[in-house]
Amino acid sequence: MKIGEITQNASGKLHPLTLVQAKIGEIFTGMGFTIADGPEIETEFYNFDALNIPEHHPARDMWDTFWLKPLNLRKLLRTHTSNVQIRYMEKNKPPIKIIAPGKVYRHEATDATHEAQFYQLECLVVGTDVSLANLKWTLETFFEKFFGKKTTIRFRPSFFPFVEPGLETDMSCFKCSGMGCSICKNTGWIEMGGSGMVHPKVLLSVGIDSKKYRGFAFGYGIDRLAMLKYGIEDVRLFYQGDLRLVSQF
Ligand code: 2U9
Repeated sequence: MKIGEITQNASGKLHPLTLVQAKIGEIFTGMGFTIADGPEIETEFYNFDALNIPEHHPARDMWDTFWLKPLNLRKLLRTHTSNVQIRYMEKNKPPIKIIAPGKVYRHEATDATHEAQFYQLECLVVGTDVSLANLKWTLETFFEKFFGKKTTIRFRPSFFPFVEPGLETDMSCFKCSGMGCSICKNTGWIEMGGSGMVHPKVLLSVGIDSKKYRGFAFGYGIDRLAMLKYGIEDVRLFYQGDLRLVSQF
């Protein structure tokens, strides 16, 4: 890069992941949500046990975890931001409407769509009259504001230990409106992430009466949202510190 180019950019630019997180924050606070946060170094209890993922349960294999030394302290780098919702529910009574955006870690090989560290957006709503219809509306409203286009949501059955039922959520393609294009690989649908109704055992683990209260939750990748919005094809570009990427935003 020539000196002239450096001075041209001297005012600095915000990283695309920062821009996307700011937009997400603006959309959800506008819908009455609180933004919550919590530690990235976490105990086994908040990352796994409280989320209905007990030790020795095969579901733990869903997450390749970075365990910290000494191993007997059972500390880890959080594999999702769900620890934030558990900590929030310990301190706050329903009704609860929060998002938990933040960095998470997975001990796995990297490629164009996987990174060992990435950003997650999780959402939790708990109240007396909360249903899947509320989840669907929340997602459709979020996507409309985020991608600037009206889309619909499709649910497919899935499994995550902390929700029952567990659902994969697909969004109708914001580029081609379901006609088929390169973004949706000609299917008309884009896989966005998982969601579901909070498992009664998870509510119980923080002392919330699951007969009185219900909740919905979802977990999406912020990197993936940014890749879709800006047409970026390799997640690793976000973490290379290359000004040629950042200067475009
Ligand atoms: C609490 C209760 C329920 C959050 C959820 C998912 C489904 C999910 C992953 C998809 C891709 C994250 O980016 S990803 O790796 N997440 O599929 N997350 S439901 O459910 C919760 C969270 C906290 C207390």
